[in-house]
Order: sequence, then C-alpha cells, then structure tokens
Amino acid sequence: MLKNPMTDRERRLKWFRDARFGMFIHWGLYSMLGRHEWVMNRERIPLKEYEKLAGKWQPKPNCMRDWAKLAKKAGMRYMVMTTKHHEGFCLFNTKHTDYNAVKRSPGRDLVAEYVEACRAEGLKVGFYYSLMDWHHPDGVKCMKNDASWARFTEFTHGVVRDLCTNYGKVDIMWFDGGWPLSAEGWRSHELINMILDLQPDCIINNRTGLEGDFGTPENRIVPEKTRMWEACMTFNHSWGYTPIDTNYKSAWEVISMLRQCAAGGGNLLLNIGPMPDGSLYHPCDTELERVGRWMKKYGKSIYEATDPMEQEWMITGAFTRKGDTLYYHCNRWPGKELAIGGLRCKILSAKIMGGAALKFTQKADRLVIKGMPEKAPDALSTPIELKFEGEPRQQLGPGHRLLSEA
Ligand code: H79
Repeated sequence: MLKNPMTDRERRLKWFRDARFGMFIHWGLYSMLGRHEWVMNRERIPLKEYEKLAGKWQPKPNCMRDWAKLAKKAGMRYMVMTTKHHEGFCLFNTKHTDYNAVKRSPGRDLVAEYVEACRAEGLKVGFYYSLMDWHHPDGVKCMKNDASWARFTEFTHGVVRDLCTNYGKVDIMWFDGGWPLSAEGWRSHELINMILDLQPDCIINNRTGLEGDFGTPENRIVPEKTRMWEACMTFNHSWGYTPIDTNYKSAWEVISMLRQCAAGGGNLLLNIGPMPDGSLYHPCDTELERVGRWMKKYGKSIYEATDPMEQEWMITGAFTRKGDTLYYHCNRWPGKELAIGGLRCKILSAKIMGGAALKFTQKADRLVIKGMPEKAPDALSTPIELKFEGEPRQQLGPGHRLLSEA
C-alpha cells in the first residue's frame, strides 16, 4: 500500500496544476552522435564502442543556466532533464555504477549543475529516469534470471535513492522505459514509497507500471478526464539532439499546443535536445523567445483558463475558459469580422485581450464580433476575451469534438 492517499496527491499536485508549461531536456552520450536518443539501439552500436563516448563528453560548464534562462523567458515553470536515458549513462554521481558523468567524462556532476540552474531561475526541478537500461549487465537478463533481476532492481532502487537524497528538493520524478519488467518486477510500490519518504512533496509520473500522480501522453495532446496529465512533445521529431531532423515546430504551433493543453486542464512539457556541448540551437531558442513574449501579454488566458467546455472545431481559432469568460484564441485572423456559432449564453462584452472593446451582434446562436483590425494584432494568436452572463456553453453541431480535442 502506498503511504500517501489521494488527498495527499492533490496537495503534491497543486503547483503542477498551475504550472502549465515545462521544458523537457534530453541530453546524454547520444547527443554527441546527433542521430536520435535511440541511436545505440537503432544502429546496433556495440556496447564497447558506444562506451567510448563516456570518455569524450566535454560540455561547457554550467551550460544549463542558458536552458533555465530560456525556459523562464518562455513562460515555463519547471524543467525535467534526463538523468539517465535508455543508454544507461548516469549524468550524476552514484556508487552503483561508474558509467557516470563524474567517474567518466566530463568529470562533473551534471545533475548538480542542472539543479542549481533551475533553482537560480525559480523553476521546479524534475528528474527523468529510464528504468530500461541498455548498459547494465542485468538490464535485459533481469527478465529471465532471478539473480539478475535481484541485482538490477537493487541497482535501480539504489540509484533512485541517490537522486532523491543528494540534490535537495526534487519536484518531479519522471520515469520512462518500463521494459522489460512490470510494476511488480520493478517493485514499483516500494520504489514510490521510498521516493515519498525521501521527498514528501514529489510528484511521480505514470510510467513505473503504476498509475502514478499524472498521465503522460507522448507526442500527442490527449487530455485525461479523471486526473492530471502532461503532454510531452518534441520540437522536431527527436528527443535527443538531432540536427538532421529539421522539421521544427514554430512558436505558432507551440502556442497552439499550449492552448490545447490548457483547454484540457493539462500541462505541456516541451522538449529540447541541447547540443553535446550544452548549447541551445536555432530555431528552438528564437521560437521559444517568441512564445515567451506572447505569454507575457496573454499568459493569463493559458495559465488560468483551464475550465472544461465542449467546443466545435473552427478554422479561426479555439477557446479556453475561465468561469464566465471565454478566450477565443484567434490564430487565423479573419479580418474585420469574426463569427462564432453555437454560443447560447448571452454575451456581455468582447475585447481584444489587453486592448480595446469590440462591438458585436448576437442573434440566436450566431455571434458576430465587429470592427476588428484588418490585420491580426498578434499573428501568433490573438485572444479575444468574451464575457458572458453565466457560464458559456457552445451547442455542438454535427461533427463536433471536445474542447480539449479541438
Ligand atoms: O525519452 C523519449 C523516448 O526516447 C522515450 N520516451 C520519450 C520521452 C521512448 N522510449 N520508448 N518509446 C519512447 C516508445 C518506443 C518507440 C520506438 Fe522507436 C519506436 C522504438 C523504436 C520504434 C522511436 C522511434 C524510437 C526509436 C525509433
């Protein structure tokens, strides 16, 4: 049995529910190869050859400060960094394996530097940890051999204990790679009890084989209705640094993802795979700065507007809601007039968020906002704030979708 009941879960989740936006960092030996974090597996690189990378990594000292500064600027409120990905290389010191950044290269505790950088910017600290391990001699054998299994789970629990003991407060433990064991195999109940003993405020994701504190849809934004969730999304299509994968998301798309997450009451954990030396790269840096400038102006319509409401798909935008207020995030500006169908509640006022009042007509289920500027005040998305008499609802026509799926 877990020591902490649901009520405690809500207490621990409180900051996370309000945080909305976080930075995911995938950084490890694979960053040096630049062909996706699965490169060792996909290219079947022999372990002995791959291990050589562990002697060659020389990131710039404290490069994480730039990540944390960018995260802060973008309006993010927490970070999650790979302390160990599937490759098995630990970015921190631990007595349980010398395949780590302190005992090999760069001879520094990269997790300690990361934690310091997060704290300096006032960001919450998340640790990603891959249970799956392609380096540990028992990482695969543990499936079939009891002695192997015993060693590997001891190793896993020992390393997680180190992470939860040596770096002060840890706000999120983000597990991944449950293969090849089950919750029982990983002794996940015990693992979670240990984490909460050491870190009573920590939240833990749902990838230990147990339900955890929040869901983690990966590379898709699918809200969960009965609990907190966080969509993790890539900037291109890789998590680790992969410069040959150049199809980057734009600020426009990031803002659209943020709106979808907010509308469904969840968070967006947006990934960057820094370069091997720790540098951020183009265009992630500039796109995130654009997102940050937008969030400064319009953040309230994202951070605070997470009340559920069903809505229809529209080409001109989509809603977030806070009580009696709707924010229509207009990301394809229609020109001087904007028409929205299906809103049955009486509208009291309309304005461009932070700007001038707008005129409107409302006849039955057709609302037409008038006198808008010809060009979008903000091409990334201009939220139009609509106040209603009571809680607004949109009556759905055929082909409707949930607000959160729109
Ligand atoms: O850390 C990131 C991924 O490496 C990890 N989770 C995120 C957060 C992840 N591990 N497994 N998976 C995701 C699902 C497996 C996907 C696969 Fe593939 C499809 C493995 C092989 C084919 C993606 C595409 C990875 C390699 C090629």
